[in-house]
Formats: sequence, C-alpha cells, structure tokens
Amino acid sequence: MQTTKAAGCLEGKGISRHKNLLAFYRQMIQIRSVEEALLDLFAKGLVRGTVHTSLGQEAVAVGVVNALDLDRDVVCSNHRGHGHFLAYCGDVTGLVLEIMGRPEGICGGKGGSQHLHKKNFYSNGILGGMAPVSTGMAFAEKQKQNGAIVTLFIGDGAMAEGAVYEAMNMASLWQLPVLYVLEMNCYAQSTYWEVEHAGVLETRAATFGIPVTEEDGNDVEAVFNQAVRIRSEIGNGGGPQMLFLRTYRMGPHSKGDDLRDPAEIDRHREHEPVQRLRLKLGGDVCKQIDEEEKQKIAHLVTQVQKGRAGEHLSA
Ligand SMILES: Cc1ncc(C[n+]2csc(CCOP(=O)(O)OP(=O)(O)O)c2C)c(N)n1
Ligand SMILES: [Mg+2]
Repeated sequence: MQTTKAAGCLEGKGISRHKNLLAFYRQMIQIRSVEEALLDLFAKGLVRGTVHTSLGQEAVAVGVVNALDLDRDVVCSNHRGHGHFLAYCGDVTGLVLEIMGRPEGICGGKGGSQHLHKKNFYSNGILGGMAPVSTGMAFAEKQKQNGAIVTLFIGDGAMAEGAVYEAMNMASLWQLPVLYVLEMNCYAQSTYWEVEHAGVLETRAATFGIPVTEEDGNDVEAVFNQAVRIRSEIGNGGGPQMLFLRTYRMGPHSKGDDLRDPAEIDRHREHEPVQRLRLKLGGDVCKQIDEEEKQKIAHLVTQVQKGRAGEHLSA
C-alpha cells in the first residue's frame, strides 16, 4: 500500500498558522468577489444560461481543496462549483470567460457555469450525476496504486438521487478512494431539506459502512484540519469517507430566485465564513485583502466588457 502525504497542514512547511489562514482568507474573498461580479454581469445581460453562486459556502471549498494533493487528486463538483474550481486552481480569468461563453474560457466557452474542466477538476449540473462518475474515477485511481483520491462535492438535495446510493454502495464494497463532501445548506432550490427527505441525512452514508465526520462548514480551519486527516486516511487505502459540513447559502439559489424569509438569512449573517475568519485574523489586514481582490476582479470585468479579456489578462 502506498503512503500518501497529507498535502496541507496549517503548521506545515514552516509557514505559520496565521499566514496560512491569511492565504485561506484571500481565496475566500477571491471566490466571493468573483461570484458577486458574476451576478452583476448576469443582471447586465452579459452572462447567459445560469449562475449558481456559493456565497456563504466558501469555507467548504477552501478548507477541503487545500487539504488535497492537487498534483494527483481528482475533484468532482456540481452545479455550484465556482468556489471549488477557484480553490482548485485560482484561474479567475479562465472561469469568467468560460461563464461568459468566450472561446478563451477554460472549456472554450461551451461548458458555462456548470460544466467546468481543468486538469483533474470536473463539474456537471445533473444533480447526483457525478456520483457514479466519481466511483469510476476512484476505481481507476485505485488501479494505478498511486495514492490519489477522488473528492465529490454534493448538496443535501442531491442526496435524494438514487444514483448517489448505488455509487456509495459500490465505493464502499470495493473500498474505493472517495471523499464525499456533503454541503448541508439545508435547501434544494427553495425546498427545505425536511420537506424532501425522510429520516436524517447524517447517517445515510454510514449505512453503507462509510465513516461520516460532521463539522462546522463555516469554520475554514476546522474544515481543513478534518479534510487533511481524512484525505490521508483515504489515500492510505482506508476506503471512502464522508465529510458532512453544515453551512448556509447566503445568496439566491441561482440569479435572483430566493423564497426564504429575509429574517432567516439575516440570522445566518453573523455565522457566515468570511466574517468568522475576519474575526480571527483582525479587520485591518483583511480589509487590505478585500480591496486587492475586489480591484483585481473589477479590472478583469472592465477588460471583459471592452472585449479585451483573454488576450493578456491575469486575475
Ligand atoms: C437531476 C436534476 N434534477 C433537478 C435539477 C435542478 N436543480 C438544480 S440545483 C437543484 C437543487 C440542488 O440542491 P442541493 O443538492 O442541496 O444543492 P445546493 O443547490 O443547495 O447547493 C435542483 C433541483 C438538476 N440540476 N438535476
Ligand atoms: Mg442544498
């Protein structure tokens, strides 16, 4: 059995915990700034199709993806995948141009928001559809015996899809290297999870013999630490596991469709992950990062609107 190094550790590589958390904060702000800009572009009629943002769920993407070994691990994402993608590779320009349907986008502008691919990152908008795909990919990685794992991001709503259970059954039976990351934001579009699911979601994977770890999905440090441990265990041949992360979607389901009580959304505002990390790090240093990242995306959007993006941009 191959030994797998845990790619990340907050105290690792001689970098301080504070510096690592600052890097996480920058990634979270990058995701947030890009997605806010995308909503704005959509409102201006410059983005076609649809856009599902992960506002409020940035700690899941950043905490999990930083724990992976990005030289070999595979990431399977869903309809709400911009954050996962940016945490994976940080290619803001490629993403924005892709969503705007430009040929310079990462998939030539043909995939759009829900069909992103770069290196070992794949997303698809069919709910639960990536679960069987991730099983096949994990089977392939296991055959290669190189210690790589496959991470599948899945929402609570997708847990109603039968294919997800067939995939989990096989992954457990064959002890495949899959990390299931369940983003429990309690809603599928406008449907509260209790209206959709019988029983509880926390124990679903465990019935297939898949260990489940529950964590606060809005605490990026906690998510990262759990993901580092689990990634190492799976990479060392331990079979599939699930990381069950409680979070909350601060934005609409996609563009502007939101039937939730505004008071409920407000109640979640103080627990949202960016604000939480700001309190840990201190406002001044965060403010500087906020401004830098917002300026970068504003510059990119200006270039895009002039039709010049993709020629020489980096953001
Ligand atoms: C098979 C399938 N059915 C319906 C949809 C339409 N749809 C897109 S997102 C969504 C809700 C998804 O909820 P969840 O899995 O909890 O993810 P979240 O949107 O909360 O991130 C639905 C029903 C779809 N994309 N695919
Ligand atoms: Mg959901």
